[in-house]
Amino acid sequence: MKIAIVCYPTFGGSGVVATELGIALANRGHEVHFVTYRQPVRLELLSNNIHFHEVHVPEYPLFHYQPYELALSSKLVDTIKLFGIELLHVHYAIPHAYAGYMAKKMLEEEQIYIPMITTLHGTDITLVGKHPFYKPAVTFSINQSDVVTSVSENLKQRTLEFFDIKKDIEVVPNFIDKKKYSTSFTDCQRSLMANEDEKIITHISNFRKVKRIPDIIHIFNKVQQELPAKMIMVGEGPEKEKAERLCEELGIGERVIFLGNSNEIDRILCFSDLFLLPSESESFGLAALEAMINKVPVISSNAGGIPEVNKHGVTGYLSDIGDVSEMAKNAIHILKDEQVLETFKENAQKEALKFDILNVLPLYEAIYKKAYNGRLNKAYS
Ligand code: GMT
Repeated sequence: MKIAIVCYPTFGGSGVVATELGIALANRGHEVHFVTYRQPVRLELLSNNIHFHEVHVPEYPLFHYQPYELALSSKLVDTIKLFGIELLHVHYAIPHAYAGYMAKKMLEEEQIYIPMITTLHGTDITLVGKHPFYKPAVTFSINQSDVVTSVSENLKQRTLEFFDIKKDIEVVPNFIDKKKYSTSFTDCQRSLMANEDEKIITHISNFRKVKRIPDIIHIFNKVQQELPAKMIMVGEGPEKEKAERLCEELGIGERVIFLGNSNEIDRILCFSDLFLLPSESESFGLAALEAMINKVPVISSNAGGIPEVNKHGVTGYLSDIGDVSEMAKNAIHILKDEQVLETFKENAQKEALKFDILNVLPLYEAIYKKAYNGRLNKAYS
């Protein structure tokens, strides 16, 4: 099939999921066209059946806000016509579903019928989308999609709660590719980060408020009072500077390493002993799943869809949002006993394997087939 994928190209969950999905589809013989404003970060190699089309938004002084949706929908129309694209899959509702709908309508004028799949990722619903400024447009574009999917059962329920949705929402969870982890690193170069006796705790995110970065620092502070440990903070975002200051104030600046954005996530997780994700809201928690496949147990909040990924007492522990003391206690429980740590590590990877792309890709392919076959009925109804 010829599939156009629209996503954000940046570091972060939805872009990563869309990119990995596109690569997997291409490996299965589909022709995949990414349409976005920059080459997605995890899309290192373009091949015969992976293409990238850049959306340009020319600056014009009259515009206070440059019209990205307009440029995206025009680029979609051109790309779909030029390459004979058969299906459009947009990741993150805002503004991708809206632009996709406009492209669909423009193409219909030329008797070209393109089914559109919209995948909801989280903040497009729970934070941004439900804001009154966006809500009517988001509701409309979700309802106009041919198929709507959400990355967790929890996100599906939140969507039905916040919006007047007239469509079925199919849950297709996020995934990892177990093949990528079967050749584990022989040397994680752990010694670059910590001494032999130190445990390594990691957090990876876009450092937005919703991630509760100060909770992470406070949890680590309590843990390092009980056992030798280092904290590795990976990512960039608005809360990073404040977090660096907090570490200095607590006198743990030397023990917390801020690495910035990284393309070496698996290498970092390879030498990590524990992952922290105390988020306020999280539709799925892809970062937790990526930790788990690398045998890293997770201490998290019980927000949103996290309980669908991190299993309490098995792959880590879940606590109420903000319960820093309990999270620290659970972290110490896992880290202070090698036997316990080993059991949690094994469990984490075992649970993560359930989300292998081989189990998830067929769900998307079945949805594509159904949407594609249904397109003509819709066209002439
Ligand atoms: O976590 C973020 O803030 C980034 C955001 C995104 O849209 O890229 O992540 C959302 O989508 C991910 C992929 O489906 C989910 O794993 C994250 O849980 C979700 N984030 C939130 O709901 C806060």
